[in-house]
Amino acid sequence: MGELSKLASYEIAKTRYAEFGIDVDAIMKKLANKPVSVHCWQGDDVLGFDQEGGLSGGIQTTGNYPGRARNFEELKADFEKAMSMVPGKKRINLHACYAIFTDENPWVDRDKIEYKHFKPWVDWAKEKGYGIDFNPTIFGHPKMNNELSLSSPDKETRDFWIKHSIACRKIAEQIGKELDDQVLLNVWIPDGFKDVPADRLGPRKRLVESLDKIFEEKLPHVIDCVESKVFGIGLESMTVGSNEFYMSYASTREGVYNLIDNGHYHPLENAADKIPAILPFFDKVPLHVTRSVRWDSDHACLFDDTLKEIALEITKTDEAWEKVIVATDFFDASINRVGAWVTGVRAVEKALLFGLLQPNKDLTRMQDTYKFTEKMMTMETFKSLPFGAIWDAYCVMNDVPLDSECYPLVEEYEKDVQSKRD
Ligand code: RNT
Ligand code: ZN
Repeated sequence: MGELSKLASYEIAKTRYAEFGIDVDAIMKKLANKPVSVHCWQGDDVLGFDQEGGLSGGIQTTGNYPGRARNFEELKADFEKAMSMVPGKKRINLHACYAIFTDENPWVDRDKIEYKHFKPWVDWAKEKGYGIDFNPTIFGHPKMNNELSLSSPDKETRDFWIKHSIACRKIAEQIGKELDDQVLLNVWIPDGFKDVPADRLGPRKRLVESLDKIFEEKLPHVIDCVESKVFGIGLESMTVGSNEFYMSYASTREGVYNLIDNGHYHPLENAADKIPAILPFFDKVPLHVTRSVRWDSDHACLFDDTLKEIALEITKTDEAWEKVIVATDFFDASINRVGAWVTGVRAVEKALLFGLLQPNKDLTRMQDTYKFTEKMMTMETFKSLPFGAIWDAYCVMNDVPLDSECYPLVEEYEKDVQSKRD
């Protein structure tokens, strides 16, 4: 497709949207400025650089597609390659297990990590113009005691993970200072029980106590949040950090937010509806977008109805647009990992564009004046307006390939770079 024909179809599409009072150019600018925090862990199956033992904590990466990034250089290169195919502003979301150890800065355990172990990431992010977000890594480590950490009955275990989490908050604060930015610090723990627990209250009380210690010091460059879950693999009977637990915790603690991961609810719950449900109570709503197939399987996001519904709740009002912090969280090892990133993050951008192009004010007016038939029929109309041409133009204007041009680039990178690993 030549430049001319791309823009020709854009002009027609733009006119069609303009008939409904929608300013496509302004919307494209607005979207290009909204950061999406892209998880680094799609590139290496959530393994990180600091342990040999593999993944644990009720999450799983399935598949053994060749070419996994094995170190900092490879992960950086793959991330850059993927992001060269994604429009819009990006942040990189790091986990503590991606600490970089060298001869100068040899390996230390997770309770002793410092900013210096992440400085190379920060230097690189500065160069590329990426923001950074950060996560304690409370899984995949010998100090996980029976898959319990911050809620463990064992004080030594709790203390280790409290120390780790505090170290992570300090690192995040320093990253924020370096980038003159705020860093989202998300605490997710797998703690739970495979079989019917005898005590459901004790672990919750211990988790409250641990979290209070972790968040005690106020750090101006850090936005703290906690992520709930309904169950994990091998932890089916109870999750300590459940939805009600963290909703209550975040509501009662100044400056701690509740992160919504759309894979972390019962399959028939509408995670999109949780966004407006908590917006009146918080000035920030952090989000992990993923795709669950039958369970929290963390497939790469697609431009499907679930993602569109989530994007609609982010784009309907200025309030949601400002408050929702969008991050991706998926990991598929059965396909090319760069291809997974490209597809998943592009799908998020595409869904946000689709959401911004809806006649949201008109639809709200119809609802508030009980014109439900008109609302329904207008919503249907917008499903098949020439959205594809707008998306193509958004890609062209942001200097990234069209959907149809991405696969050959992924294939070429696999041939030239990833297939030479192992
Ligand atoms: C796990 C959570 C959590 C992790 C990452 C690696 O179910 O979604 O966010 O995926 O922290
Ligand atoms: Zn998540």
